[in-house]
Amino acid sequence: MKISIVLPAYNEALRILPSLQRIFAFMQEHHPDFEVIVVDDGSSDDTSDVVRRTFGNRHQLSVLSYGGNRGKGFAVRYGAGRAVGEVVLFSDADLSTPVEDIDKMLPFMEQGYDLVIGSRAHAGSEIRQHQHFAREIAGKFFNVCVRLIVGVPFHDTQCGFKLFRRESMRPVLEQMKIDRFAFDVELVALAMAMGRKVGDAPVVWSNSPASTVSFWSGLEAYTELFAIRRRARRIRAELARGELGHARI
Ligand SMILES: Nc1nc2c(ncn2[C@@H]2O[C@H](COP(=O)(O)OP(=O)(O)O)[C@@H](O)[C@H]2O)c(=O)[nH]1
Ligand SMILES: [Mg+2]
Repeated sequence: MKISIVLPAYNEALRILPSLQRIFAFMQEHHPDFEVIVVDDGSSDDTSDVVRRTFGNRHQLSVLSYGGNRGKGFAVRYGAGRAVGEVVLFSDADLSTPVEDIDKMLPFMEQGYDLVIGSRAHAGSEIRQHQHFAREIAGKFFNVCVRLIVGVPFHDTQCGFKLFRRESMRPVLEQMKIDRFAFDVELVALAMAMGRKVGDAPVVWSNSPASTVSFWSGLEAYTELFAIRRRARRIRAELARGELGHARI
C-alpha cells in the first residue's frame, strides 16, 4: 500500500530538515512504497530552497509551492490533491508527533476507517513535552466548543497528525472551504456528515516551542465553527434527499 506524506510548511527552513531526515529513514526501512510532498505555504524564508538543496535527489520527494501564504488547511488539501498514495498522512513539519506513530494508525485503514486522527486526549497518548499552560487550556476550551457547537465527538481535533484513505476522502476534501486553523474541525465534521468512518488514535506528542499559529487565527477559528456546523447540516440534508452525488466509495 503506497503511503503519501504531506508536510505543510510555512517558514520551516530551520525545522524541516531533521524532520525529513527522520521520515526518509523510517519510511525507507518500514514502508518503502512512499512519497513525501512538502507544500511550501508561501514562506518568506527559504523553506523550499533548503529542502530542494538537501533532499532534491530523492525521487520520493516533491516540493510544491504557490504564491502567497494560504494557510495550513489549503496547503494540506493542495498536497493531498497531488498525492498518489492509497493513504495520505499529513503531519506538522516539526514532527511534534513522530512519524513512527503512523504504525498505530495504519491498522485503522485495514479495519475500514476512512480517516483516523491523532489525539493527544486519548488515554493511550503520551505527552512528552507539554505546551505552555495557557495554550493547553485554550486548546481544551476550543475542543469543548468544537464538541458543543459542531457536535464532533472527539476530544482533540487539532493534533497535526492525521491519516486518511485518499479516494474515499476526496469528495470530503472537495467540499471543504476552511484554509486555516479550523480546517481540522471541518475535515472531521464533513467526513462524518458524509458517512465516512472516523476514529482517533493515541499519539506521542512533544511540543515544539516555536509555534507559528497567531492569536488572531486562533480567534478566527471560533467564528468558523458555526460555518462548519451549517455546512455539515446542509450536506447531511442534501445526502438525505439524495441530491449530492457523494455516496460512500
Ligand atoms: N501557523 C501556520 N502554520 C502553517 C501555515 N501553513 C502551513 N503551516 C504548517 O502547519 C504546521 C503547524 O504549525 P506549527 O507552528 O507547528 O503549529 P503548532 O504546533 O500548533 O503551534 C507546520 O508544519 C507549519 O509549517 C500557516 O499559514 N500558518
Ligand atoms: Mg508545532
